Amino acid sequence: MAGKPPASDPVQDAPTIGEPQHAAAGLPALAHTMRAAQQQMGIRRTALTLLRVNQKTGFDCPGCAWPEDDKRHTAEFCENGAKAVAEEATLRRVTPDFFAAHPVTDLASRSGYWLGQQGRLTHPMYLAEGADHYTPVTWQQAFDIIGEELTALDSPDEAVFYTSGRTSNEAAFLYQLFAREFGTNNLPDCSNMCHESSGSALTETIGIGKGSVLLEDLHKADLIIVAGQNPGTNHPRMLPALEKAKANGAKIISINPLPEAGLERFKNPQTPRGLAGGGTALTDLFLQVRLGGDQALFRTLNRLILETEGALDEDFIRQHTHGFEEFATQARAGDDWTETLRATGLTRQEIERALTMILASRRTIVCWAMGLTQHKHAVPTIREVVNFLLLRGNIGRPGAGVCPVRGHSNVQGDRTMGIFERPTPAFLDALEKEFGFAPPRKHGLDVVRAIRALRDGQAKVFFAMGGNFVSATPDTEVTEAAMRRAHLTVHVSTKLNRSHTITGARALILPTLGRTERDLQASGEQFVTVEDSMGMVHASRGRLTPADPHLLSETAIVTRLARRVLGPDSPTPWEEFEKDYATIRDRISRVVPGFEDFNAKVAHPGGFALPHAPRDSRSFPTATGKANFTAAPVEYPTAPEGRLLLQTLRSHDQYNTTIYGLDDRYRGIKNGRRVVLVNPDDAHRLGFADGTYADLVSEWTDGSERRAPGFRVVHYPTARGCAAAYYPETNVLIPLDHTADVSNTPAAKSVVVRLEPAQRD
Ligand SMILES: Nc1nc2c(c(=O)[nH]1)N[C@H]1C(S)=C(S)[C@@H](COP(=O)(O)OP(=O)(O)OC[C@H]3O[C@@H](n4cnc5c(=O)[nH]c(N)nc54)[C@H](O)[C@@H]3O)O[C@H]1N2
Ligand SMILES: Nc1nc2c(c(=O)[nH]1)N[C@H]1C(S)=C(S)[C@@H](COP(=O)(O)OP(=O)(O)OC[C@H]3O[C@@H](n4cnc5c(=O)[nH]c(N)nc54)[C@H](O)[C@@H]3O)O[C@H]1N2
Ligand SMILES: [Mo]
Repeated sequence: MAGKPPASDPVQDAPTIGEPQHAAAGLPALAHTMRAAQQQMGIRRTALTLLRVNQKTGFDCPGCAWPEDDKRHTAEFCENGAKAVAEEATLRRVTPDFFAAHPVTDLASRSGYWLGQQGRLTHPMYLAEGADHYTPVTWQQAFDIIGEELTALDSPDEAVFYTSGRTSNEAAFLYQLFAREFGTNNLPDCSNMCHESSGSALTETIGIGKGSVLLEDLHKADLIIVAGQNPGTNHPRMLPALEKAKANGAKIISINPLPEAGLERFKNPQTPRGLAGGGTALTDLFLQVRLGGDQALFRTLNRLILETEGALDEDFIRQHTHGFEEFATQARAGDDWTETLRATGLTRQEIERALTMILASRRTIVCWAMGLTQHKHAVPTIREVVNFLLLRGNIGRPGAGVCPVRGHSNVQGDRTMGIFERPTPAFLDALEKEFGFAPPRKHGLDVVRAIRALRDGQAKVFFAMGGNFVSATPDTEVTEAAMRRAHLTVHVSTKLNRSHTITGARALILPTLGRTERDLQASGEQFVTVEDSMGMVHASRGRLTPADPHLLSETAIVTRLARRVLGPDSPTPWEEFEKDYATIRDRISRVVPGFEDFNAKVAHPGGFALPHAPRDSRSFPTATGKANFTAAPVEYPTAPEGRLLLQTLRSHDQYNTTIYGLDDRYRGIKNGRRVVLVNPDDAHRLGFADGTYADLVSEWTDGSERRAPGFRVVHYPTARGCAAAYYPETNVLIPLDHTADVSNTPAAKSVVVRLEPAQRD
């Protein structure tokens, strides 16, 4: 039997603290996997489901976007992938009876953890204006309500269509097509909060906003630098790739304010040695950088490379790059060690050790995630990483390149399919040619701008294809007030979350199929496709019986919505698309470059690689036609005396805003999420003993303050001057306007806070 959801809420948040661990996975991970899965799914379903994860004939894991190795194991999943699957394949249900028993005001007082633990949504539910209960409606009624509100708008730009990154290529392609046929480019997505900084920096410098390595490149690298990423928790299937690289002789440098267990040592549960033995040591050099010190670090490394005789790949620089002289002049001028040491918190010896390893490597890869993208100066930081790789010709040859490690399992594919508020003219031209309508050309709203538009009454309908918008976005109070101003909020969701409880005047919840479930349409059983972090596209087939017979697939929801809203005048064969997803892929093959013969190519087990000009042929589709060096001033965040720089990050027991449990095993934290990790020296200086409680108060240059109350202070070996606490609890601290330059991504990894003794009752 599957266990019951937690009865009490607020769930007792009473953290207990043990020792942080120094290795990831191994037997304990396997035990946690099975326990988590069986609580939600029972024993039989656990076995049936977990064996199909990431198999060539199975479904794509809804966990992360890490690619699959071509030689699959029987169990091609990790602890956290299993948790993601169990969340979806749970036997618990949220039925109309549940909504009858729980008014929205009650649901809004519950924790995100409690909401998520209630189970899968089963019926379309409607919250009428002024009502306090969601009541069941038919699908047709739901589409009529949305149709009424959308057609009543003064302009299509008063509607916002958000996407989280789990949506399949097919559904995403139709969703953007619908939004554009309706007349708007307001297509913000989770990427705006995630790897937008990577996309911005890479498009400008190498001409394509995606990583340039394949999995086999990791296996061939001499040196892998992992900066601002915690793969042990967030991309556990990356660890076997790092292990293989090490076995082939690679060295690993990790750059992180926190010593993360998964980067220290990996005990591979697929091997006897990993299960029972000591596992593999991964990191050869740990650079405990201060938050936001990465640009300064890479700039200094670049200067040192420039100063080393014979270190440059001069042929590559001459043939393939632009802007070298300007960059080199600027980098050489910045020979101020004091500044570098202040920005990075590192010693000169540490940086010189890194340099030795870098110079010894002929093939270098830099991997990164949110630790680099969520800063005010994230875009210049990532550009500096590109400078670093260009200097030694580390782009466009085996075993070398840029590797932004994506989050949501199809976030990269959604963008490829046109989920973007700033589509290229070429994409819109192709859409126009294929579908015979004139798509809007004006840029739409990204996440932060959409919140402002809702706040200011300029956007009136908010539609979300997945995700948990109010919890994932910054400035919780401002965002929630903005949502409440909407005329209508609609969420296509698998599970209940806070966004369903903070609504516009009217609200709808549209329940949908997950990855694990069979998708049956008029022409038979359908599969969908996804693109992983390395540009590999492959099929995903769910096999479980849907959580409820009322569910529609995301694809079906979009086609029916489009028919209702656009009416018979739409030139698009929406009905055909719903019957047979292969007809959608035919259209994609004519609109999106790299998808020619899509249906044929995706029939190949394991899928196909999308073209990537820099990787494939060292050609760079940038404005200059070359890979661009960029010269930007070095920036880094600082905190005034008595303050700390706070990063907001993930625990081991969560998937973004979905909380699986209250433990963060690798960091030694149990049974609580309201913790703040502070370096013991800082804590002593500020007068906070381990185990005392503090309010986190963020301070902004406009004089405003924001407070997150009641965090247990944990003395933890993070970099000096820095602190860490979990998101989404800390999103209240981050103002809407605190974003990265260029990419406009909320700067969730550098928040200036002071600690105040908490008023505990
Ligand atoms: N189980 C699980 N898997 C997930 C997710 C999840 O929530 N749970 N989320 C998915 C998503 S959408 C994403 S985007 C990814 C996120 O994957 P990560 O980016 O690994 O996630 P975060 O927890 O935000 O961790 C950021 C890491 O960067 C470090 N860091 C923070 N600031 C800095 C800095 O200034 N410099 C450096 N060098 N390091 C820094 C932190 O200490 C931490 O190790 O994971 C995906 N996979
Ligand atoms: N402070 C701070 N804020 C952050 C971050 C941070 O590091 N710090 N990270 C940012 C990042 S990287 C990201 S990507 C965003 C995440 O932002 P989102 O993607 O908006 O949030 P999630 O928590 O992943 O969304 C979870 C919800 O998705 C729904 N869901 C799950 N599977 C499916 C499905 O198959 N179909 C549909 N339709 N719905 C489904 C469920 O209802 C679930 O409640 O948060 C960002 N916010
Ligand atoms: Mo993300």
